[in-house]
Amino acid sequence: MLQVSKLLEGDKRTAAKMITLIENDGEGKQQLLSEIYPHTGRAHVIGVTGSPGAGKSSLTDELIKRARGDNRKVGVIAVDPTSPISGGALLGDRIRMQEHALDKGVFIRSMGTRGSLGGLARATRDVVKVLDAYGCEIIIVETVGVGQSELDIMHYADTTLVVLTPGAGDHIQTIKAGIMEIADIFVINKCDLGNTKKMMIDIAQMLDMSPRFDGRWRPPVAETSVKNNTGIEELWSLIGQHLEYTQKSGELDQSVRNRLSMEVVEMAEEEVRRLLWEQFNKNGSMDDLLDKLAQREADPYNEARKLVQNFICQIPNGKEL
Ligand SMILES: Nc1nc2c(ncn2[C@@H]2O[C@H](COP(=O)(O)OP(=O)(O)OP(=O)(O)O)[C@@H](O)[C@H]2O)c(=O)[nH]1
Ligand SMILES: [Mg+2]
Repeated sequence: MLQVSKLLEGDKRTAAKMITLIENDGEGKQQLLSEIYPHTGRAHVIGVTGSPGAGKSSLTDELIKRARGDNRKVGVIAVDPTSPISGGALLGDRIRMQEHALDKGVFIRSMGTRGSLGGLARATRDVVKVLDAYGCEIIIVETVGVGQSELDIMHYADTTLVVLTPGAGDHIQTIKAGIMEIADIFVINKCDLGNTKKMMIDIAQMLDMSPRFDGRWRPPVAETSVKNNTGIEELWSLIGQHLEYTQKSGELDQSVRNRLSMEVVEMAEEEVRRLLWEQFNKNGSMDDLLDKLAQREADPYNEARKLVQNFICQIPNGKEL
């Protein structure tokens, strides 16, 4: 049996096993998460997204070093929605981040689509909670910014970095609009490879067109080169400033509340949906009903209403819920 007390003491193996349980949607997951929940809410979650190969993992590596320099415990979740691999480490990340493997203050985990039944974003959110309770003060979530699931994942970050490169073909227009909108900080990495001016202007123009930033945090741009080790300190400082800004302005509180409300409703929806299907197919009645619907002897509108009515009638005696 996995013990939450061990997790809270900082037992790495317990953390790893709990994450596996979550990924596999294993028995006792809900109970475990509800026991963990009171011990969460302390970590600063930093999302790192952006074009493939932009240097997200390299930057993550630098941020780990920076956080460790301050003696802060770090968790890293590398999420790859295109990979079926989970539980272990994705090759690229493994090679680069291996040097931290022996450091007790660093926990690195890769996640792919395998196992995460409730969706990758949901699994990531739950894993963040485990790492939070485990004592990680900083949790970095890395994912390639290409699809909707990455956007969903980034909603759970307190500070989101969007990593770009100065190279041609990487101009703002080619980057998905959704990704640009979730940025709290832009990072132009690989500054050593080219002039960043064009990219700086593009970002500034895009921000100028958006009324969203009036009187609020306007995403700054950090220019970094992991290769030449420049700009990392500035980036680290911007991350700290963003956290401070969101804390003072109340935006952090507000987004935490938004996330929590979404979480509760999402989970309730899932449960209700499951129960509705159960009700719909009670005693194998679904086929008969589908026959009637197909032959136009019944209509979906009335059937939907009946389903809801029957469903609600089940609630008072508590048998179904
Ligand atoms: N010249 C240069 N190369 C860099 C820099 N940062 C990273 N790289 C190189 O770019 C390549 C990709 O770096 P990663 O850190 O794996 O990029 P990523 O965004 O995590 O890649 P994916 O996770 O595959 O999307 C590697 O070969 C890095 O060594 C940089 O600042 N300058
Ligand atoms: Mg990577």
